[in-house]
Amino acid sequence: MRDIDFNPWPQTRRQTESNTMNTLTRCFITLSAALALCISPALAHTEAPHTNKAKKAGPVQKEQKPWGIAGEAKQAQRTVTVRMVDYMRFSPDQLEFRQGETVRFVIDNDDLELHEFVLGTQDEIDSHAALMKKFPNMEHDDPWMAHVSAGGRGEIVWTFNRPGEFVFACLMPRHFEAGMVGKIKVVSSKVK
Ligand SMILES: [Cu+2]
Repeated sequence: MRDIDFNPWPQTRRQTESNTMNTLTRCFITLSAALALCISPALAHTEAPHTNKAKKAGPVQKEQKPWGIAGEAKQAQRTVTVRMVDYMRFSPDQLEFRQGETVRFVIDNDDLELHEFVLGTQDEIDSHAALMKKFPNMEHDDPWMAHVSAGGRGEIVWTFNRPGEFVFACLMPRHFEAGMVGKIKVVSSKVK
């Protein structure tokens, strides 16, 4: 005779408690999953400025930056071609504009890997590069930057309505450290 078949109280008090616990745990897990589903779109939303979504949503929002503002191609007074060349360099890497000038940048990637062309102040570029180093997979896309794949061509139109010294750089980790940076000088319209 086997003991296991002879238990007159199959459901002990301890088992009942543990069943209750299991049910509670299951409810909690379901609730957590439901909450996670609710929360994740909110989290994704905070990353929106770094994705392409903003661009697809409608006309590009023009935001005044210390280094200028997005321009319209039809207003461009000048077209400047900047090449991304071997090894981690821009050519030319020194540019000068007059305050108020709208420039169409044609960015040709003559290299064998993806590069970026990002306009900004030195401070802005430095802190963004540090962030990229921390989060190498972070996506970013704004009117003052272009991502150009190997052999490809990118284009941005920018109005330099603020005078000063600015930079353009490839913020990809290693590239920035390797010195993939150029300088832009915007001469005040008040200066003859
Ligand atoms: Cu690069």
